Amino acid sequence: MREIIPIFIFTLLPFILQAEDGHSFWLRANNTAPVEVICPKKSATLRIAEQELRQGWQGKANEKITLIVKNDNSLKNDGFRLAKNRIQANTDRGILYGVYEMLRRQQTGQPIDEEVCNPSYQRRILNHWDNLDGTIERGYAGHSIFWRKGADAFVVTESYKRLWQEYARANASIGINGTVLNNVNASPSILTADYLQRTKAIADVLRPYGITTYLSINFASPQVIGELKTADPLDPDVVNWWKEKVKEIYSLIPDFGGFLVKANSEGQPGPQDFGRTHADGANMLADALAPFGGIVMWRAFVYNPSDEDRAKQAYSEFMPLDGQFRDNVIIQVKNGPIDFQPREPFSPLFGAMKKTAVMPELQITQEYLGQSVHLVFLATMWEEFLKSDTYRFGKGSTVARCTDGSIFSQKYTAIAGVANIGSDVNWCGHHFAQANWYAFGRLAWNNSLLSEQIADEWIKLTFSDNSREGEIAVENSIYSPDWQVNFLQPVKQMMLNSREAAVNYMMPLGLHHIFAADHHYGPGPWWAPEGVRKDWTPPYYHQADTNGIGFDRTASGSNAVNQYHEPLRSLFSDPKTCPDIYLLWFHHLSWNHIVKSGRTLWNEMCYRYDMGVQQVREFQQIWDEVESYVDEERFVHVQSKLRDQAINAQVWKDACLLYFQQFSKLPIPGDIERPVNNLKDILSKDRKRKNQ
Ligand code: GCW
Repeated sequence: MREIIPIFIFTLLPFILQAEDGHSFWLRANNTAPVEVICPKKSATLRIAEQELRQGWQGKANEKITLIVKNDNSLKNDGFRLAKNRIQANTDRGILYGVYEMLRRQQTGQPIDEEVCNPSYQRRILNHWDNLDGTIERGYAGHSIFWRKGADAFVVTESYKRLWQEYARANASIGINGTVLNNVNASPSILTADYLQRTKAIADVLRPYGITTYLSINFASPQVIGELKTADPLDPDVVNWWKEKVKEIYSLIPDFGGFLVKANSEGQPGPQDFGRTHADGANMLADALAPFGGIVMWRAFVYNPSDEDRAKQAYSEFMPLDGQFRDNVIIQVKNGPIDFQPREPFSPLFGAMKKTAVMPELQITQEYLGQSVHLVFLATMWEEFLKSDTYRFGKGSTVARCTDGSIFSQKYTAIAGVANIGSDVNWCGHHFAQANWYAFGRLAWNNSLLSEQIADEWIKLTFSDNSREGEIAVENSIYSPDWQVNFLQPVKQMMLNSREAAVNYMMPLGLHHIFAADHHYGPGPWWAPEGVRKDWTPPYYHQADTNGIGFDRTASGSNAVNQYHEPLRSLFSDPKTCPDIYLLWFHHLSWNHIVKSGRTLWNEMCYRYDMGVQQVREFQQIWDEVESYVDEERFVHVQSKLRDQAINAQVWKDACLLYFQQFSKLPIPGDIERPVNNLKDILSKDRKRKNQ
């Protein structure tokens, strides 16, 4: 990064921070000088590119910037070539991304040198779990911005169009180029005329920003809305029904992207209902979409209440099908083998399917990470995942390289993120949750970016004020050493530590899925009501008893380790070499087992839970200390969320330690703060909440 040029900090003028509601995402800056933009080609996308440059320009006055669309073999897909006064790309989209990159660099004080920037993945897609009645599954930031129920459900108002446009702009600014508008638990109605018309209206607004529209479909649609007797993918009437439906969609949306499918999972219909395989189902849809260039993103998130360890099931189901899928099918695999937990090892499907295209699915919405209450920056988790070495093709076969086409070629490469966006003014409910939306886009564009850099950029773009008084930087400018030392550094550190803190106070040492009931927010290691599927209850995952705790996934247990390639298989199999972070994921160990720190497992758990609480208390202090650098609106909002997070972290620690202590029968080490909640009270609150 460029050296910061010493500039006087102008402190004499009365300084008032403008209240901010977060709606502008990182696109907050107004230009500091006029700029002349020359763009010989004309299109709706290029018009946006020109306008963004004029509006956000932070360079010198009266500079000239040229935007050139021309073929260049060193550029891939949406890539662009950046130079001081010029952006060149193969496509209009590429120019738009180049413009946002230029603005980002200006606003973060990075140099604009000659550079080629190509995206890691061709398709960088948001998945909205938005239901057609306007609710959002696992959404914590208001209602759907796309769907609503009631008499006005299909009225496309100007204010909707404005909202969709702002949404499209925000996404384009971080390189996202596709969006799935509805929940994977899909209502068949999405394919009826009214919903398709609305989808068209949305697609029309998103298109100039380079955003391709996709839909989730319900596999039983031909039966439910088509009145066919079956949805069997090999039945000619069914095949034909989908062909006609796809034709209808493309007549409305000529650049439609394709379908996302959750089939035979958690009660959703699928090809197995008719004795067919996932490949039969996916290929039938793929054939219907192929003539139009559409793709199928077929989810590997499948598991059933069976004797097989849930962590193994996706691999068992999909590996035998490797090589059977059409080339416009991509298998969409969640980062971990279970379900977006605060920490999981990577899914063993990455790198294992060699003849089938695979794409990662990340979750931006914090279903299992404090939702829109806890400050948890997810880039560190995604970086850990993308850098995980699968060893499938020797050392260095990271998940990133196994999915972006570097190791083996796929016709299409893609990555998806389950969106955390809703109708809340700041889009995401928590100001810091925007950092996760931002980080997803940045990593989808460049899967080797470091979380530290992403956090650095995001803080600068979101909280600094780079306006100048002549040549003098104002307070809160990224050029102010005071701002850097007293705001940027501590806030960045807080973000970078936040995911580990959440793991500590929720489920350290490889514990997973010990949430209460089905809201996935607070602790509930005890939760196992009669009649509920065992694989939906925490005791299935933690297996605590008087002998110890943890899920034995070694050869003496479920043998899930066997789905990993050597040397990982051996590394994970032995508790001495298994990284502490995955210890109880792979092993059932005695309470007195000695871990790497030299402590007993029980004591280590106590330390970790306590450390998580202490970390959140530190975040509160950090935030209070930066008060003068943040406008009141955002300061107060985040401060109050941090208070809730601290209360919750304490409850997590107390609930888990007091519950597990019933099995370990060991004391909490003397130097650790005592629980302040009684297990009895936590349990009774939990029960009351459920009865409400
Ligand atoms: O994480 C689980 C969620 C479900 C979700 C499912 C999935 C959309 O709890 O709400 O359903 O995963 O990914 O399909």
